[in-house]
Amino acid sequence: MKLWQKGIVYQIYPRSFKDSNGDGIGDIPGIISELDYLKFLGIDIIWLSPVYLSPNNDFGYDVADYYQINPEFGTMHDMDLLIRRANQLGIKIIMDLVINHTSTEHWWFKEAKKGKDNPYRDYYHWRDKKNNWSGFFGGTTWEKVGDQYYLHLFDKTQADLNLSNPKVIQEIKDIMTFWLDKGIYGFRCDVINIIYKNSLKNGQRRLVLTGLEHYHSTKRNHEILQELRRDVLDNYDPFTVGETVLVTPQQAYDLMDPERKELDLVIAFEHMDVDHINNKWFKVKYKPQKMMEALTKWQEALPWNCLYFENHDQPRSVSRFGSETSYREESAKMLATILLTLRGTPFIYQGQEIGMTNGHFKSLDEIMDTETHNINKIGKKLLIPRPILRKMLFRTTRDNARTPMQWDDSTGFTTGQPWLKENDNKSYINVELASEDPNSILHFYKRLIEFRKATPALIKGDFKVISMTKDIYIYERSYKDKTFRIIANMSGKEKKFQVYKKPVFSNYLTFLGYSLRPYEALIIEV
Ligand code: TEU
Ligand code: CA
Repeated sequence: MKLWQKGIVYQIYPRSFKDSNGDGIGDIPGIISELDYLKFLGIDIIWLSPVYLSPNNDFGYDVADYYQINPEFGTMHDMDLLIRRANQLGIKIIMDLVINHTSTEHWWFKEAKKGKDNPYRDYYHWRDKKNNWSGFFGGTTWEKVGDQYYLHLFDKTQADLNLSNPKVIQEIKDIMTFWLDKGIYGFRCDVINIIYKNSLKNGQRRLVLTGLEHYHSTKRNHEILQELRRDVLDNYDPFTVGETVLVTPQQAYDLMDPERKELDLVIAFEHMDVDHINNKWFKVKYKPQKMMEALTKWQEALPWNCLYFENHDQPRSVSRFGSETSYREESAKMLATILLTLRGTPFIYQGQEIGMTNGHFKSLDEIMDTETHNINKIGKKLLIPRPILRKMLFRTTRDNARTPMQWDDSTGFTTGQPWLKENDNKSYINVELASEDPNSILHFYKRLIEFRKATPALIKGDFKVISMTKDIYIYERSYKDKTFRIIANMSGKEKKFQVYKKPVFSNYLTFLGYSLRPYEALIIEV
């Protein structure tokens, strides 16, 4: 088995992880100073969200130079040190690879916009007229420079690269080689199934993402990934995980099929869509059964899943699928139990291991995420009443996940002014308190990670669903003669339920046997 199958991934959003110099922005020396904490937690791989030079319109996902570290985060020397220190502790690092677009501040784009004859013009997509496509952050996907428009599926400062230009493919190979040679373990590839555009024709009208059929899971997209594997990745023994947009299990499998040799693992979203429809802006009531069904569907469809409940784009999982108040600890531990007992590679997002909650923003001025402000503009145009719009934005903004990591109740994240408002609940939700309390969410994660690593059935074992009722999810993992049954009450209500055997793992200190308390989760050896 490969390290990425046995191991646990921990995602760091560098801006919000730990500030070392008091400027209010998390940085690489900050990460280095917390490697021992990550080792203590028991993780194996860090996924580092972008640290490249960037004007921060999309906080790093708009890359201005793939070979430079954003000075806010430190220097290349700091980065080398991080890789070395992490490797010394047995922790590998994967970096974000954002190749669908660059920042419009990238020098390729600065050249390209000089005119049609510029050798870099063809690095991007240009048209005389807009087409009818709509983008991921809402609105049009075309922006005018001179007498032509360039394509941007995301923010207007994120210009889509033209991957039908062989020079661009060569640039990507060079970038990958540069970082792999520095000793990183691989890449998390941003929006990897939409990088190749078959045509720039008008798309079929859709409620969101008109035009998608021209660039979603194209044949050439697969060929490009095969080429990157063959020409670059195969020279190393790396790990690649691709973030996708709107994939079916079959489309996900096509990207990770060992025969086709593209990616190792795929990040899919179906289970993140259970409490909303249409790219998250319309809320539907969260029903645990929908979550069970989505998880089960993907467990059954793919040989190996990317297991996650959080990342830097999603509101916090306790706030969405658990309880922020009376049962925060129990529900966070219940979600941890599922995360660490399904089949696949678990991804923990910074702060999840202490049960951090959504941000509780009170004003749009407190929000830095460009997506939120774009949607706000569109919402205003559509005359959505202000209170409704604001409520929706506060609930869904990606800044919910990006509030500074709560190390302690005071200056743990920064001695300065944090770039994004800290959550007031850092007074009682923080790493320092959690470390001192053996029953904390943090210690629960640590113990469960140890248990998983020592239990082959939880790593290699088969997955079998036993039942999915309105509130209770039951499944089994078995390997050779060992079988573990996981029973999780995913609701905040106590449920009558007979359990005949004492659990080997549980998120409550006592065991009842005749009922499951709110969010109670048990692992039983059968
Ligand atoms: O996200 C891709 C993506 O699909 C997002 O538009 C997602 O739907 C949205 O953030 C949910 O609110 C990746 C990165 O994870 C994200 O941070 C970037 O902004 C985006 O690509 C563009 O690079
Ligand atoms: Ca800093």
